[in-house]
Amino acid sequence: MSTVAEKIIFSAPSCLLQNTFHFCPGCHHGLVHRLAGEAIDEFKLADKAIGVIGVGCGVFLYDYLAVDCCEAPHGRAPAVASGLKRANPESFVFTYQGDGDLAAIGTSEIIHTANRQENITVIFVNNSVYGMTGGQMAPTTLPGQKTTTTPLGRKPAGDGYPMRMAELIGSLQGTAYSARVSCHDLKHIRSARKAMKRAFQAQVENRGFAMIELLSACPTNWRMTPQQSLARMAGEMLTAFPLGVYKDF
Ligand SMILES: Cc1ncc(C[n+]2csc(CCOP(=O)(O)OP(=O)(O)O)c2C)c(N)n1
Ligand code: SF4
Repeated sequence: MSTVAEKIIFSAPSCLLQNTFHFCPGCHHGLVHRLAGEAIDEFKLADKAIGVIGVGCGVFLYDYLAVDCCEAPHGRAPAVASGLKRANPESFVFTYQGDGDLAAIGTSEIIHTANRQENITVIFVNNSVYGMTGGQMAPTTLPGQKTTTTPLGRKPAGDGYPMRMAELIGSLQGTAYSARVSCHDLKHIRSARKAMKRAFQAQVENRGFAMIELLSACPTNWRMTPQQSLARMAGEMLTAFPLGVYKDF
């Protein structure tokens, strides 16, 4: 009879509920949920974390993470999170927002929340399109990218350039931490895990506003297979959105 002791080297975060993700195949929202769950476990925040969820495909975060959650109107998660954190300074407050939510309708909220040095953590999922509503152009859509509202491809003259939010937020005096990472392969997911923990650490140490931008895939609205989506991320997404830490404490 074998007496070899079993050692668990990989398991799901304890705050990640065992529900089947509803996301499309190849979507990165599930992975980002997991990374958030790992950071919650790492800092033992399950009993005091409050997730403020924006409007988009990440809206059902409360079905997957065993923490208190609150839904905010489209784009307003940073404002709602500011109020929750000020009223409950002992809590840990994070937002979960897509690029339509954070960089379009919520541009004002994210900039002023960072500028006020609100001690919250922002998880920003940038998939370069409005996912939930069927693939309209977002501020992060790449030049030439075809969407339902730019059927001939986004033209910077008239439609604008992709907005680089990690750089923009990193340039503000009030920001403690701003970084952009990518979810397209294992090496980059490891970096994303580190950055997620750093963004959580900022709030735990009362350093002020922290944001992590995660480049992610939306195969459904990119009209691609999951494999093609990963290749797109490794190519034109990384070129348009340079990875890096733009502000650190
Ligand atoms: C005030 C308001 N305007 C518009 C909408 C419609 N709407 C729902 S989700 C969404 C975009 C979501 O895209 P994104 O934030 O990029 O998240 P994703 O679904 O790609 O994760 C929009 C415009 C809304 N719910 N509320
Ligand atoms: S529509 Fe896009 S963002 Fe939404 S679940 Fe599907 S792949 Fe993910």
